Amino acid sequence: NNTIQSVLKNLGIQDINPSWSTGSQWGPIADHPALTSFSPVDGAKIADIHAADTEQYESVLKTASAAALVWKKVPAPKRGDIVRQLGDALRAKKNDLGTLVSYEMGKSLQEGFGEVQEMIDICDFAVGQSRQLYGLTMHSERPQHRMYEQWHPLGIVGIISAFNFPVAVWSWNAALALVAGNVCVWKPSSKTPLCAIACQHILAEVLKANDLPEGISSLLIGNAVGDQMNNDKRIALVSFTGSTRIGRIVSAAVATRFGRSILELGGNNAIIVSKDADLDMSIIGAVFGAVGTAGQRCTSTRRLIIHEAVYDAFKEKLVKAYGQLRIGDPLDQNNHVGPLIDKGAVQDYLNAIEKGKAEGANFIVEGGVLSGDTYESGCYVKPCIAEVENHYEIVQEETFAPILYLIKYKTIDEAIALQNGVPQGLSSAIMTLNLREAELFLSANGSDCGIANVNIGTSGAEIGGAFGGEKETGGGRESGSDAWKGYMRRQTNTINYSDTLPLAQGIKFDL
Ligand code: UN1
Repeated sequence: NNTIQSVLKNLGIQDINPSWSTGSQWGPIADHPALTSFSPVDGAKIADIHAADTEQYESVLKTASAAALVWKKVPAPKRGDIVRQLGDALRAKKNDLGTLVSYEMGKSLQEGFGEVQEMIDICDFAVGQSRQLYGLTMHSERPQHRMYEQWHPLGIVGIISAFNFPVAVWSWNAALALVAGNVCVWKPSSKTPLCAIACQHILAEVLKANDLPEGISSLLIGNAVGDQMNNDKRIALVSFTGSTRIGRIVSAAVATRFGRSILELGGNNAIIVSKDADLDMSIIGAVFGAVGTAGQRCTSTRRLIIHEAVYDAFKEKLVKAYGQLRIGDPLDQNNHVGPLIDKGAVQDYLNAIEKGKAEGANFIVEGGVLSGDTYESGCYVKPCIAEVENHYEIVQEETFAPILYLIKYKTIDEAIALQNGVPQGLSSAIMTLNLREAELFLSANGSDCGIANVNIGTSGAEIGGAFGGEKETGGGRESGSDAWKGYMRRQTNTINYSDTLPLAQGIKFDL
């Protein structure tokens, strides 16, 4: 594929196929590849990649540990300036990196560009944050004492990211972790290693241009790396984005050694479509939410909870909209929906449809795998819609595919109970022009999710807000707001500038 070869060349990584990197150092380019990256777009092999072995892991961690001592001495606003330069480099590479994301992961080119834009946005955010790592001051109960708190770097931050946002999720973590004074070790999804190599290369060039040492940002490829990181006391924080199943393992392993984790796990996101919704506008939110990234966002819309009075009308509009969807090569901007990540994901999609049917799901738009000319990768599937009940086992699960479930409701309280009636708690939305309903949905008696929207869909969160969710979504927050605090340790300081040493709580202790 010529396009992709020139993209790899522009990104400077056409000859790089390593298992690790500590910045400008990459290695090794061995003869016997252990992993291969295939594009779900056309099934072609993009590159052979190696999995890092224990020795390589150790050597990377050693370099990272040494770099941590240097990096935390750099003043935070100067660290911010490095992240500013990363943002500038990403602006320059937006087309190439976005295209690589689209080709290696399979999301539409527009969404590939959008993902790189999220990286640029978080860099901008982190630059500002680097001058705002604020601690509070407190009034001491003792005379001539001062109390305050400050925020210090943690040391090494481990980032484990998923295939569906192969570049943005790393940047949410790395941009904040870096301005906070940490060094980063990144284990990307083994399904999208080239995207990770490209990002690492872009950041490495910035670090090198600023004469910074190896190890401020490292990359380790291969599935075994995740377990090593979870159990490694040198890694103060593991930020994991991925499935609830793996998140449970990460969380337990990291907690056992009293490490910190930030978990951003599965979602089962619903939109409530009220009888007072603007139905035409709601269609855009619902359809993009369900079929965008071929249903492989953790924020994808999986359930529509529709008021009985507008149920038939909305269903009709949905079916019509699905009829207009163009499925195919995501690099062709005429298409709306690209492939799933691999054949394993296609099988999960088929299993979910079968399980749904066995439980009583009524498919009003049928699914299926596309075959023939432009679909030779075998990863293209039809977005489908089924009428279901919320309690079906399959409806309670997150299937990373474009399967949309419709559920009917009568009262707003019932709709909120249905929305909350799943194990996950990431994103949620209500479509309504009714102020009472909207405010109820956002209140403590409303959505139990980390994200709750009014008159927009469940996906497409901006980086300025804290991103993450409750229950089996794991409770972690990445990205904006005060998520930076998750990447630092808080220290409370009390300073006595009097000439006596009074004890707190009025305790008398005379010698
Ligand atoms: C994810 O799917 O892991 O809110 C992240 C969104 C994107 C990020 C999704 N900004 O849909």
